[in-house]
Amino acid sequence: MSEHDIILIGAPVDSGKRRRGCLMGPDAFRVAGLAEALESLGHRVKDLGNLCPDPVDLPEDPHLFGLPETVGWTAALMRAGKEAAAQGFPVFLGGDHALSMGSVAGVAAHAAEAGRPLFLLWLDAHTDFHTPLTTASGNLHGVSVAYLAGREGFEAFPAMPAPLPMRQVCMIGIRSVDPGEREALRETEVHLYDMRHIDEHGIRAPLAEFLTRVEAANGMLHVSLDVDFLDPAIAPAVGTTVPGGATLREAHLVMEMLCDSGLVTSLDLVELNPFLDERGRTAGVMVDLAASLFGRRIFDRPTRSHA
Ligand code: B3U
Ligand code: MN
Ligand code: MN
Repeated sequence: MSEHDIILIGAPVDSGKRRRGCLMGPDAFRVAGLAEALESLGHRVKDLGNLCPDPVDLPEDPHLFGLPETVGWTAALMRAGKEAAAQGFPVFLGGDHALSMGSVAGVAAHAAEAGRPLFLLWLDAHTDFHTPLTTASGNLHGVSVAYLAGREGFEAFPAMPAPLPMRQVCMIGIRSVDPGEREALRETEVHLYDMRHIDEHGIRAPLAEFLTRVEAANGMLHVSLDVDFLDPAIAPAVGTTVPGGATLREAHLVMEMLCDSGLVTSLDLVELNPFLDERGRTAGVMVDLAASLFGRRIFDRPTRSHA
């Protein structure tokens, strides 16, 4: 496991849905000891503190919640993400999942300049593949992947600098998809593994297949971890709990395989709502998962190929 220059970027985005609380996420990760855990694994950690959204001169949209603020966050995070990706390993502390429009777009701009394809691993109960035109809830945390893929309807947003081909996107943990998202996803080459797939085949096989493709393409890999990827029994601090999520053991295996692969170059930790937590339990689980991704092990053992 190589040592990284980890750059923590607080992104207290709370405009992506109506239920408030994710703005406390970055500080909950700090209080739960994220920086200390990563330093104890031999990494250098720099915490940039919390970002602010760019001021934007845009009217509210009656159909969309928090549009101007979310656009401002996208612009600010895109800049910060691009800069951080050139300097080290950015870890974005959410904040709701609308933040990934900016974080992944920034990292994608860096990857494009470096001449490498960017792959995206979306660990989530949801596909977040609505557009501002198809969302029924008007919640913009449900449109991030569509923005990153360059779908239509995002005229109010900064242009996505390097739209991601959907064949470079892998979604695992999916169990809540709206009809509009399902139809749109069918037209793409996304690699999508829902909970039935995981029940039938385990979580190792689809991830190993994806990592093999990333490696073959000399790709960079961004991991976006939504708290609701996890089962609400182990991670209750999220506004959109969906029963039947990943177990603690499945989630740690994913993180350990990602670590062994050496392929991950940036990470989002999103949707933690500390207001809904039970004595910091969910924040602690997320910190433990990040530690597994950065090399924490039960026993040190020789690195095995992910294939
Ligand atoms: N697809 C629904 C629900 C949802 C998406 N992402 C979250 N919830 N967290 C929507 O509102 O777009
Ligand atoms: Mn999400
Ligand atoms: Mn989700």
